Amino acid sequence: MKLKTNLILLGSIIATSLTLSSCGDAKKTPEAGNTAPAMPAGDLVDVTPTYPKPMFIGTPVPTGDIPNLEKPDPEAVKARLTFKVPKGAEQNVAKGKPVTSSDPLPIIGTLDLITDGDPDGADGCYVELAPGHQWVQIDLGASHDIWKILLWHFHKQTSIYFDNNIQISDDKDFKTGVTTLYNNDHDDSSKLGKGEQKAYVETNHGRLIEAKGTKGRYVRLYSNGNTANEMNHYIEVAVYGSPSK
Ligand SMILES: [Ca+2]
Ligand SMILES: [Ca+2]
Repeated sequence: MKLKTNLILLGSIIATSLTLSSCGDAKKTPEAGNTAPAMPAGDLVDVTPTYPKPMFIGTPVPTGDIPNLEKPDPEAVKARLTFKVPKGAEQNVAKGKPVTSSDPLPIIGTLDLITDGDPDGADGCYVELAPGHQWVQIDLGASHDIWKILLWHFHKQTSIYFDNNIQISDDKDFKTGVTTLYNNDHDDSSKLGKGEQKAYVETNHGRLIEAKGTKGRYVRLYSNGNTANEMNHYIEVAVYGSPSK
């Protein structure tokens, strides 16, 4: 029995080091994609981001009673793994851009991991922010027409993050000219307004947010803990857009 236990331990150590060594090695960026024009759609182009491997095994069954929870729809997810944007917006313009946060000194990791272009969720590749209602903010450096945002919180455990509110503005303080793209704070507990969008289970495919060409220099993402704990996590945020004319 002792030997068996040791072997299992050894196995998990090897698995862990393999996982660790993969972090940052993948230089493939999520903006890489098929840039061939979509057949009938004029000046739209396909984007196929690089998705990380799934990290949990089994059916994601969240505990507790989550209001307004989206039903799993694998076909819908499959259909959006390659998505269309206007020509010129097929690059991840968030890559390498500075990130600020309501928690400037994260508990785990550093804020630059959120825009390093690597959606790998292994240990050492994600940021853990303080508990409660927190935000991260990406400065694109100039106003952009933003079409899609692809977001990964954390998907090693089955988790649902609460009160996701994703906003765009040209004001770094988000006091004026704020457009809300996504809000699933169904009871307005975060006092940013009641949101109608669904809660959802995190997966390796991330969450694709429609931005519809909204103009702005800054992207801000709020969350308020998750089903596993009070913490807020980010692996990567990719933004697809082009500089505003
Ligand atoms: Ca990352
Ligand atoms: Ca809420």
